[in-house]
Amino acid sequence: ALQAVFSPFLVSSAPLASLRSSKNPSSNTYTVSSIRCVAPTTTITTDDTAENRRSANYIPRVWDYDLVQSFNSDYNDQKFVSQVYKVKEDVKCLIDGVMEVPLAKLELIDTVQRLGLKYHFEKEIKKALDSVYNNDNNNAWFDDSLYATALRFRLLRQHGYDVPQGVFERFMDDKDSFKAALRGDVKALLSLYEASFFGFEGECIIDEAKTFTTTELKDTRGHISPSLARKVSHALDMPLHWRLTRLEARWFIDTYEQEEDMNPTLLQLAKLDYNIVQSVYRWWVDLGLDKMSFARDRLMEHYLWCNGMVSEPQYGAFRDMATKIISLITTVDDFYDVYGFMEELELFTAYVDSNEIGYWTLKERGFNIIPYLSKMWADLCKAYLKEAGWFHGGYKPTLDEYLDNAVVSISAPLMLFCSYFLTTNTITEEALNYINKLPSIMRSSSLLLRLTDDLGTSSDELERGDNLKSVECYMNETGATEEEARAYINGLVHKTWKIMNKDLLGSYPLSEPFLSANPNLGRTAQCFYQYGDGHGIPDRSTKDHLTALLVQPIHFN
Ligand code: 0FV
Ligand code: MN
Ligand code: MN
Ligand code: MN
Ligand code: MN
Repeated sequence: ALQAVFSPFLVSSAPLASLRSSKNPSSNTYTVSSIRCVAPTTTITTDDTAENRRSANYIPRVWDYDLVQSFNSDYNDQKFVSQVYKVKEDVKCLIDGVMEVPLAKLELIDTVQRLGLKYHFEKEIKKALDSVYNNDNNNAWFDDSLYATALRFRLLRQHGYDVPQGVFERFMDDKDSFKAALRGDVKALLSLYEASFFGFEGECIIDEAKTFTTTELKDTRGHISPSLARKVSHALDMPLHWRLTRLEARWFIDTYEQEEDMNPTLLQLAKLDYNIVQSVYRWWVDLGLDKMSFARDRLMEHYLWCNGMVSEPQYGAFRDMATKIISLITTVDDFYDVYGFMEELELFTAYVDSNEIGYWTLKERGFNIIPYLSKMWADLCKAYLKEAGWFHGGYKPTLDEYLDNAVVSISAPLMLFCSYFLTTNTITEEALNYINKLPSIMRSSSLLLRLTDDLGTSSDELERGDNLKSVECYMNETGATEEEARAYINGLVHKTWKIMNKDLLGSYPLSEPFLSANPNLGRTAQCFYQYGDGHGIPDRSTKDHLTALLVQPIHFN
């Protein structure tokens, strides 16, 4: 079966079953012989039998692929694209225009972004923020309300401007806590709360802002208007900085429509654009992906991971091909975690490592990616094998030892690598060598995926028999209770985001959409695992997300 799975990646069509090993009893290692010089009668020697092969028992797929195939959209019509074009010009003027109150411009930018329209107005937003940052009277920092200061801080930090945490000092009293008088101002608290997720390591004021606003916002629910209450609980559920653009757009379009001072032009554009983008996402269904329904059959969910990483309409090639790769990754992961016997895993790893893998054409790009791709797969399989070795040997790594390997075994480096070469026209060795070193931005991304995956999946994994994951490694190492360990790992998620926020300011031999795919992978993971294993058990919120993203257009009144 694995041979079939791997076939798109293989040069040689020698079946995997013809891989043979000779076991050296003294060293307990295996030597993989050349694929072609193999004695056909040799069989894998093992005590394991088919009867005691384990199964992960994941639930069957949720989606009927025939039904998925039948979705179609009215919005892939050119007339809608032309409509967007026209309205877009109006909105550009709005963003470019002079506004009496500078705050109004910041609010406009925030609204445009939350409606999912940022990608249409990158230039205009940059220009507007440049002027806020450079030309604005610096006194603005001292005159503005907390609400405005926090909004400005958040937008500038999001776009890579250097804004110190000190802008919040004047809202604090001598004891380094926020002034008690701010407690009743829910709008300001909410603004500061969202800003506080843009902190760096060591920023005590931002940490305090997060703690203060989280506590206060949890308290104020009930005393405020229903519309503000709805926003507060949405924010407490997941901060804006951690949310996926497209899913947030869906939610925010509904919310924005209810606002008294909403701009109908903007709303119209957002709805139209949402539906058009949705129709673009449906192209993937035509590409034969529906046939790739092997083990842990999660085609739609695999697509959602890729969509979360790179959602701009023009990168369909990444979404199509990377969906196949994730299907492969989860199959191989299940093989290492549960189905495979140790000896098979050794053989398989050696096979993947032997550089026979490849033949994936990127001819259009004129670049031979195979050695890089092959190495990524080999590193992944080696990381899987290490975990399987720990599991079968009953070894309990420390949290650090586990995480060093686990950032690779979660497959994020491979997926991020794909988000580079499948979206870039001119592939450079400099970029590839850089990616190969797993720079901090990729490590942070991988860690976010690993930690949130462990929080969401490790209880089930341990029950079915798998290596210890972060929560358990920490419990084992420190004697903490499960609850304490979970709180600790959750703290690591917050800490990793601070590192990511810094990483995003760096300069790289790489550009968009690769750079954004890093935080986006973390966001996608948080979306999948917030309420448990949304990937293994995808019939709840994951299904709702896919429905919003792919199936249901937004209605016009
Ligand atoms: C992880 O499964 C899994 F399926 C993922 C991460 C989906 C694929 C997503 C990407 C490749 C981005 P599981 O929890 O079984 O992974 P571990 O490593 O814990 O066995
Ligand atoms: Mn697994
Ligand atoms: Mn695994
Ligand atoms: Mn495992
Ligand atoms: Mn897991």
